Amino acid sequence: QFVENVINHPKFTAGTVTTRFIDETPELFRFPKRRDRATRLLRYIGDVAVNGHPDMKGRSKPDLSHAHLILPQADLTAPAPAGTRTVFKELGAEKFSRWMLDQQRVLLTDTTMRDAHQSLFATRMRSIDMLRVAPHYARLLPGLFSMECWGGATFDVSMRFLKEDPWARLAGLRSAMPNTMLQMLLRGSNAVGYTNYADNVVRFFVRQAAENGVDIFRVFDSLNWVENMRVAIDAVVESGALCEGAVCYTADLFDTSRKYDLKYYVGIARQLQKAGVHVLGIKDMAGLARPRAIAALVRALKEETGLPVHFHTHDTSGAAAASVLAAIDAGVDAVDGALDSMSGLTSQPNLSAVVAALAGDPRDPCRNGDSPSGVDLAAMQSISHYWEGVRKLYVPFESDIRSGTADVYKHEMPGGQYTNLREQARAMGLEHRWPEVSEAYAQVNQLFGDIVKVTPTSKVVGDLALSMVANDLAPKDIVDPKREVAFPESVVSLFRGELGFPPDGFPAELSRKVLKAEPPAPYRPGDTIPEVDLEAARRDAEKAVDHQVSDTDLASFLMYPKVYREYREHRRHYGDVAVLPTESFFYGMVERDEVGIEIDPGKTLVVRLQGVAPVDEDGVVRLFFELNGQPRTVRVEKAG
Ligand code: 3PY
Ligand code: ZN
Repeated sequence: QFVENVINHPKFTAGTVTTRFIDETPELFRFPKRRDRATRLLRYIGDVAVNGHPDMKGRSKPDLSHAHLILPQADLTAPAPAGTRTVFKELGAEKFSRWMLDQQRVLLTDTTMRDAHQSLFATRMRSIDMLRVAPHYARLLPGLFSMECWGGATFDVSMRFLKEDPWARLAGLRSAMPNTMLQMLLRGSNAVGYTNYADNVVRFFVRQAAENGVDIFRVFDSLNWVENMRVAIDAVVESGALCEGAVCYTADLFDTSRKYDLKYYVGIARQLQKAGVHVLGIKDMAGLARPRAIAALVRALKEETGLPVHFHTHDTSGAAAASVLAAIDAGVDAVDGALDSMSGLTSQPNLSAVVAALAGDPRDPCRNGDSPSGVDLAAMQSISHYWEGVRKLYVPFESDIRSGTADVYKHEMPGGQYTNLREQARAMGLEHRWPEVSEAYAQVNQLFGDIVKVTPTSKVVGDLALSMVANDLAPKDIVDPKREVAFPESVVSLFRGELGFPPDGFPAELSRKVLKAEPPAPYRPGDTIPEVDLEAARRDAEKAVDHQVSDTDLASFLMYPKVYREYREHRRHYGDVAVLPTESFFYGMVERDEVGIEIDPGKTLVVRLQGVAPVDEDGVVRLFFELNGQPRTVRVEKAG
């Protein structure tokens, strides 16, 4: 395993190994306690079999008899052919952005491994389900512009709920797809969190992400405040990665009663260009960009900046493919989509359908003769077939929506938030009042002065909307100076300016009520957060987890100290549960089940659950396993 890990390490494959390699990546040089690993995993499976997975509380186990994971045909012994990353490595970021402009075909980003599952099943897709198909992507779809596979909510969820190291996912994908550009979503000064971090923490995080495999960073600010994106943009540019500065799209370009018109977006795009981004992103996180609007916006941004433009949207309304095709007609350079079985609803529109719709079009992404060659629709669909099986494993996390809804044009909720907020409403017993929650969401937006709503500002709007419905408060109660309102902490933080400011500030009167003080003059949060002493933080982390802390571990700790600690604690107890098949991870095993667990490449544990004894008088359940043919007994305390 040691040799495998080292030779597959991105630094090693990139040929940038130095004598500091051992110091910088101590995790590769720590020899695993092989003896313990199987025992810990059995303990985990036993625990889930007896007590259920904590994340499954209130959800029921799906029928998995049809969840077949069928991988596409591909010769994995052949090296991956040249792909977009090959071009990128040759040209570097600046020239690569001109290469994008030179392509007649439209370039395609597949969001299946990040935004699609974030938006469809609460970000729960586990690394193993991605890594299994990653080498097939590398061989069958080298013509993809990029794989969005990291960042956004995946970082937090992977540690918090999946008990996985997000950096191991990145390293695994990096080595499986050496020819493909890997893309992440970075929330500007909020990095992959919900709050502003110190500038040097943002810089440190970006450096780790770039060194460990991210090629493209899509950077945005949740209030479209470019001032608050500079630190992240500078760090990305400095790392040599491709920097896509995104402007978040909201409202309707042609609605004169709103402030988000062409002039607004062009103004932001110019600032992003000045800040040094290589590509402009249009981040339509809620799926509000109508075809006519996106066409006008794409033309204007390209004309005004001369930069390549990359369009991202969500299919919440059901009409997003029309917008993607309109953007392509208007000359957009790259578009996002998800593969068939992972597309639609709050996810991205169907990338394969977009490709099929472009047959014979001058911008057809399947064109031969391009280098790297165009995408292959049949390959996209065979990979989609695999994802169809994967999605069935996560059914309990899907929200029960079956159709698009034009309602999104009213509430303007981001696709990634929609299912989460519905879930929060359900947990608060407000599921049946969902139409009121979505109406309150739109009302809160107006109360806040019509802001951009995307993580983390969207969460603040959602928090107040839920609180209004739970407490039967109308907008007039919220603003009424005589009516006492207990504002959620996130609302107080927003009005304090801790996420930055919209260009025209927050409404003064509500601000006074929330803060019980005069509103602050606009300031950049990063200017008020002291630099973090990284080495002291590393020592704190090491003390907290009683384990050596590498640079990537430190980055995790800096983002989410408590979540990281709990993840390490889980790992100490159960080992690396990322190796478990998803079925065993969430649903445990029942008697006579047998699973293969590949703990190292080529080393598989065959686990069979032979029997389970009834709970004894001490509240303990004994499970009788067979591990590679040898009997093993595991004792699990039955919870409450
Ligand atoms: C995220 O920040 O996670 C998003 O997907 C925003 O749209
Ligand atoms: Zn999105």
